[in-house]
This record gives sequence, structure tokens and C-alpha cells, in this order.
Amino acid sequence: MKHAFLATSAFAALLSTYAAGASASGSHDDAIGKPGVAAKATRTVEVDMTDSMRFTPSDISVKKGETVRFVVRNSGRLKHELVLGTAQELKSHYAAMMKNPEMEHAEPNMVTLAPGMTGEVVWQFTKAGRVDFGCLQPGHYDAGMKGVVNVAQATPR
Ligand SMILES: [Cu+2]
Repeated sequence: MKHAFLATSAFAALLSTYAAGASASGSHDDAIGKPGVAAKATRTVEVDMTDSMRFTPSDISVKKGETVRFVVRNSGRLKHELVLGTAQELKSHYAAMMKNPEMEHAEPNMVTLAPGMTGEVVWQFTKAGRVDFGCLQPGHYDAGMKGVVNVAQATPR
């Protein structure tokens, strides 16, 4: 009996952790925008990632409402990634990556690339303001592998 109870509560804890994660990612979609549809992309931005721990460009300007197709290339010899988020989200996600370097993660707001590979992130920026991005591979974010997307208010007609 006791065992059954423990198993059940562990399962419940797991479920609530999962639910918390799901709602957190729901709110981040609101904060930084949402996954975009490639066919509706109004702009393509090529971003290069290197072992000097830099994104090129690292400062990107878009307009509110725009869907951007990021074509991301890893020119380095290390694994790199581009993850969009608020600065707060990137920091906490990075802390988790530091604890679990082998953690695999894949979501619409990111692309993780082996050396020499190219991938895409299609994202719609629905709020004016600032959206951060970074490489959360251990050591990279701290070394300055980060950038910013400035989302301008759409020009009124
Ligand atoms: Cu990196």
C-alpha cells in the first residue's frame, strides 16, 4: 500500500512539473512572439555562429507583426545553437544546461546545430520591444554568445 502511494505521488509530482513547464513555455510565447509559418515570412535573416562565441549579426531589427525566417549557420567546430527568449528565460535555461550539459532540447524558438550545419527558426514577433537570443551550450552564453532582436512598433498608416 505504502509503495503504491509513493509511486502515485511521485507521478503526480512529475505531472505537475510537466504542467508548470508547459504553462511557462506558453507564457514565453506571449512575451517574445510565437512560432511562425515559413510561407508567411516577410524577411530572411542569415545568422552565422562561430567558435569565437559570437553571432553575426548580433543586433537585428524587425517590425512588430513580422514573421522572420532565421537561416542559422554553424561555422564553428563546436556545437552551437540559437535560442530566442526573454533575458530571464535564457538565463534560467542556461543554468539548467550548465547542470546538464548533455540535455537535449528542441522547441520552435530554437535551433541546435552540429558543426558545419545550417538550420532555421521561423518566428513571428508580436510585441514591440526587445527579444534576446543566445547560445545556451555550456560556457558559450557566459562568453558573450548572445544577441538582441529589436522589435519596432509598426509604422501607423
Ligand atoms: Cu555556442
